Amino acid sequence: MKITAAKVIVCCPGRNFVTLKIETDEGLTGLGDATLNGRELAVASYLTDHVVPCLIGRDAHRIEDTWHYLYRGAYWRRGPVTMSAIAAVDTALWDLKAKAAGLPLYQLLGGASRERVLVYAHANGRDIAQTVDEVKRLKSLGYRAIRAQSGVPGIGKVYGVASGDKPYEPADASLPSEHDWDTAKYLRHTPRLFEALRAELGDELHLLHDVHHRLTPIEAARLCKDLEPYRLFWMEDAVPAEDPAAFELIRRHTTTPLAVGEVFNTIWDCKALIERQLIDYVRCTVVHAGGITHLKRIFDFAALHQVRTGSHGATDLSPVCMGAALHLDLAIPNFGIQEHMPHTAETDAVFPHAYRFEGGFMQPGEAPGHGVTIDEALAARYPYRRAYLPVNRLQHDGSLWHW
Ligand code: KDG
Ligand code: MG
Repeated sequence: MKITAAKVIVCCPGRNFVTLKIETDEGLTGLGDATLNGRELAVASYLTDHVVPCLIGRDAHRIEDTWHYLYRGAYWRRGPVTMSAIAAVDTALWDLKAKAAGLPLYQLLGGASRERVLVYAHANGRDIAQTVDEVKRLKSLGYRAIRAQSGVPGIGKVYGVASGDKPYEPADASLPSEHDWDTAKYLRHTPRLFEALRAELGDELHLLHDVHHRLTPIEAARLCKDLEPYRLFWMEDAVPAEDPAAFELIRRHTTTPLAVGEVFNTIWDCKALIERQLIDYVRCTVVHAGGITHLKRIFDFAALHQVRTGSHGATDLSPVCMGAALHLDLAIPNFGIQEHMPHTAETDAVFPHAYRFEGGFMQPGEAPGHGVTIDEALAARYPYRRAYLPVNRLQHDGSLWHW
C-alpha cells in the first residue's frame, strides 16, 4: 500500500484543528490529528513543507520505520511541533493499517484488555456552590470521576473556570489575554472546595484537580497534604512539568496521587519520573507525544513501574486524537483513566466518529481504523481563526507566572 498523497486540513468549527489526511494507491485514506493549541500553523507548515514531500511513495504499512525516519531523519529531535507532526503521520498510518485489515484499531494493539474506558468529566463554577452543583449534574449523567475547578475569591480569571454560560475554552482571544494569580488565595480556597464536595457527594465519586503548573514544590506538597482527607484520584500538574526533582520533594510529603504529562512530547520527558516512581499517572497524548507508536512505548515503560495512564483529552485535541486514544486505552494493560471534555456540536459534525459515551465510560466503536473521519466540505466552511492561550501574572507585582 503506497502513499500517493497527503494533505493538511486546518479548520475552526468553534476552535482550531489541524488534521493530516494520507491517501494510498489502494483507495484507503487515514487521518491523524496535528493540533497544537495556539501554535497550529507551525505544525501545519512543518507537515506541508517538510514532511509530506518525504511521504509520497512510501509503504504505508511501515509504521515503525516511518516513525524513525521522521524522528531520526530530522536530526532536530523532540519538541511539541516536531512530535505533533510525527504523531499525525503515525496516527494516520495506524488508521490505514487497521482499515486495510478491516479491524478496529484496538485489535491491532493486542485486542481489548477491558470492556470499557473509564473517563473523567470537567466541572467548574465561579464559586464552591456552583462547582458542587456542576459536579452533581455531571454525576447524574453517569460520570464516576469528575475534575473540579472553582473560581477563587479575589482572583479574576482562574484556569478551568468558564466565564458566562459557555463551556470552558482556554484559547479565548486573538492575542493572549492576561490572567492574574495569587498562590496564597488559591491555597486557602482549594481545600474548602474539596471539603464541600466530599460533604455533599460522599466517598464513592472519584475527584480530580488540575493545578495547571502554578505552584512551587513546597506549596504543592502543602496542598497535596491538605487534600489528603478528601482522597483525590489525582492531583494534576502540581508544579511545572519539566523538573523531576520537584516531584521528588512533593512525594516526600504526601500520599495524594500525582499526575503529569500533557505537555510532554517523548519518553525522555517522563523517563525519570516514571522509573523513580515519582508519579502515579502519566498524561501524555497521542497527538503531542508522537502518535500511537511512541505513546504505546511510553505506556509500556510506565507499566513496568506501576504507573498508570490518564491521557489528556481537552477540547483542543481533535476527535481524531480522541478516537485513537480510546483504542489505545481499551488495549493497554495499565490504563488508568481518560480525560473527556465533549466537543461542540459543530466539531462533532466536522469529525463524524464511531466512539460514544455510555454512563461514565467510553467505547471506541467497531469501525475499521480509529473510527474518526472528516467532512472536508463542512470543514472548509470554518476557516482558521488565530487564537491564543492566556498568559498569567502575579497580582502583587505583575510578573509573568505559569498559566
Ligand atoms: O491547550 C491547553 C489545554 O489543553 C490545557 O490547558 C488543558 O490542562 C488541561 C487539561 O487538563 O485538560
Ligand atoms: Mg491539565
